[in-house]
Amino acid sequence: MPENPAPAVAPTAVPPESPESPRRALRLGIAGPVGTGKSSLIALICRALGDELRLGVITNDIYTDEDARFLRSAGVLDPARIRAVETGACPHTAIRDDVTANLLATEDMERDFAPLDTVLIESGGDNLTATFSPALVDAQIFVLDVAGGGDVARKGGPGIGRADLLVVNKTDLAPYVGVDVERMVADAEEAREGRAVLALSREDDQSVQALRRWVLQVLAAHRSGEHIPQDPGPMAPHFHADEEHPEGGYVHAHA
Ligand SMILES: Nc1nc2c(ncn2[C@@H]2O[C@H](COP(=O)(O)OP(=O)(O)OP(=O)(O)O)[C@@H](O)[C@H]2O)c(=O)[nH]1
Ligand SMILES: [Mg+2]
Repeated sequence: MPENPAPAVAPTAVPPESPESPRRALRLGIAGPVGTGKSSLIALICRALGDELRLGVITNDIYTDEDARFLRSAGVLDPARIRAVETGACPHTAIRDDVTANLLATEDMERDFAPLDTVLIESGGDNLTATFSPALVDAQIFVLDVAGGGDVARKGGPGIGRADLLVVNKTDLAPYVGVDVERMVADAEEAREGRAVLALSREDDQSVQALRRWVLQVLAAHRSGEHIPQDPGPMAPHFHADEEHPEGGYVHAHA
């Protein structure tokens, strides 16, 4: 059984703070392959909860601040509360191996806008093996989309298997890409042994409300001390073929 099973009734309102509540904001990571909708999901959370929660956003891109600019232009949050970290390296390095740049950006944000309720940290788009270190985030969402194929949920990996929430995004596109969403969600639930799975589309308000409730539920558990940050596990050794290694890439691990 997962360490943090979903409660029978999810909260619908912002959980109260108590004298025992951690003074620090909930740090929530969002990871997943390129283009699955991580920035869009952050925009949905900001839109759904921005009036009730004091939010901050940190984006990660390799060479640009594109995602931060997208979110600022979406008008979902005070632009000053959206900051970019340019990782300059493969995204998982900055969310798992050396989280210094992200940790500093998060702490600066928390200090500059104190008190914050939740800081959302978007990883640069990466492959199925990338997960956040629990040294950086308290909880993490892994985002897949139907356009990546209905079989992806079965392929597993630490994020799919053990992130706090797995999102199957863009369900509105399922008819156009020949994906059976129910089947994909059932595969994901099986791979995750009871951990939460959410079929999401920005076109489907019920699914957005379910995302909103999930965030409130994790915040409530963080504040009550019931939430235990989980490490989905290190990446397997893997191969990079990139411009900096023209001789043919290199293999490394993140154990
Ligand atoms: N149809 C549909 N498109 C979506 C949905 N969510 C996001 N998209 C589109 O998917 C594309 C990628 O979305 P992003 O939010 O930029 O994805 P991302 O994961 O942040 O991308 P990277 O940061 O580049 O890895 C954009 O064209 C979005 O408009 C959705 O629910 N339905
Ligand atoms: Mg993005």
